Amino acid sequence: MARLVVVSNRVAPIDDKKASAGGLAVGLMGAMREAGGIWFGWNGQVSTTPTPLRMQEKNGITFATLGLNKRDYRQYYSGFSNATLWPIFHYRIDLARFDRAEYAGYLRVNTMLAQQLMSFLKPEDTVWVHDYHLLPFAQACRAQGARNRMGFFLHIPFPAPQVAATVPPHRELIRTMCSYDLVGFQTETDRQAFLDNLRAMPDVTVDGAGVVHADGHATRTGVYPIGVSPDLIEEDAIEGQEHSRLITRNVRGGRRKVIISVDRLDYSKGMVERFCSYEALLEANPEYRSRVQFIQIAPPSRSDIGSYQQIRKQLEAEAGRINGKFSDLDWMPIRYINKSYDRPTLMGLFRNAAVGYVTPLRDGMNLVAKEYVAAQDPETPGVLVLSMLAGAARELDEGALLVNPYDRIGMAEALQQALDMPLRERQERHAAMMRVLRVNDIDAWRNRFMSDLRQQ
Ligand code: GDG
Repeated sequence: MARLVVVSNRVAPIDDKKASAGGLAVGLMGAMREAGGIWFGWNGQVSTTPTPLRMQEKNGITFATLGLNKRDYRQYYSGFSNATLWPIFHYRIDLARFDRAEYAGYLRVNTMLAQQLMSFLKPEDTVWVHDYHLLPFAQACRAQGARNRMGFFLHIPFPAPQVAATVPPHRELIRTMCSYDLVGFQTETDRQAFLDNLRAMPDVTVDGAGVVHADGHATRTGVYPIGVSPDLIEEDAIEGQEHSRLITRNVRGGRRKVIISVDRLDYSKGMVERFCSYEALLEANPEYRSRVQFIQIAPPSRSDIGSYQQIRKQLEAEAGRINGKFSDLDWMPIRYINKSYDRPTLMGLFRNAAVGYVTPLRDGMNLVAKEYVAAQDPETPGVLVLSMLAGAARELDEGALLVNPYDRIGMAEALQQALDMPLRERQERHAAMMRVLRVNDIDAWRNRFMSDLRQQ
């Protein structure tokens, strides 16, 4: 079989134990192991001197990694990828900046990465590229002679034309994606937004099947909602349950119902709005005070970008304000925590929580929502309260309580409904969601994408 080369901005550290490896890394590694694969990308290190490509084999996968220099990191990663594309693709025009030098750096790094790939790519290899850091990667490879089959999967939302248009080179950039043979999205809405952008371009046609024709090349498009591994999550959750009980015993006070949220510290995750909705719950229903415990775990990310420093300050202020308002000597309403936990502990915390509170303002999918559901004990499951603006809402609408993350009172009402929901209803809702998670797990996701990519 042809080799599979996976390309992503960041390659997971090869020594990662199961304890900290996320579901996505595990899922992708499964695909690479099956196909004698290679995982190519940045090793996460920033250096002053160029680091050469390093190939290391481990458990049947070759990790091909390199470092970035400071300028590349600043322009390509912190700059155009995370201070332009990330906010725009999450509809936060107010937080985005555009800087020509950063865009040039983004293109330059894509070209550099393509050159590195070409040094070991074989003509029959299939290439699967991931995420917004690498939109023009296929075009850069084609310019260097690659004729390989190349697919792309976007993990985050795709913006509607009016929103995309706020990135000055949006046409040129989106047009580069026509060098892929297959482009995949989390939801149909994202796929349609992509096609709408292309329909507006004079030299591109989109046919009835959503195939894009440009420069004599056809790019197919598809929807591949990413999933999780329910069995692995259940294993972790059972393993971590005792430990998680132990470390929260003071917080739970033996009787408090836990509402749990876990997010990278990112403005797209809607944490400020979430804190305020919890405040509204405590305000309107004094009987819940000291009977519920909200735990927000938020490991910092991208902390060298201004908008991330700002959201962090804002969250600290809100948590402090709400805690000051309602705390008692033996109860603090919000436990706001900026550290990360190993996977079994995290899944154990999910299992012990009465409510999974997942309310991003916009999210490609949101794996935490799916992990929370998969971590529950089916006999006594908790309730998922989920933002209608997360990709996951498309699949979990039968079982989750869907909320609008901009509607503080509506969210407080949903929390109340979740906290008071009878066992029978919780079981039914949980079972409905588990059916979807099992059918559409991480293996199904990658197999569907790979089989579409390999199709003639
Ligand atoms: C992007 C898209 C899409 C979080 N804290 C800890 C920890 N995590 C893990 C979670 C989950 C992952 O990180 C976060 O995934 P999400 O899907 O929630 O969000 P993004 O990071 O924004 O991911 C998103 C995803 O790509 C996949 O396509 O769903 O929409 O934005 O797995 O559990 N893991 C550990 N400790 C923590 O403290 N071990």
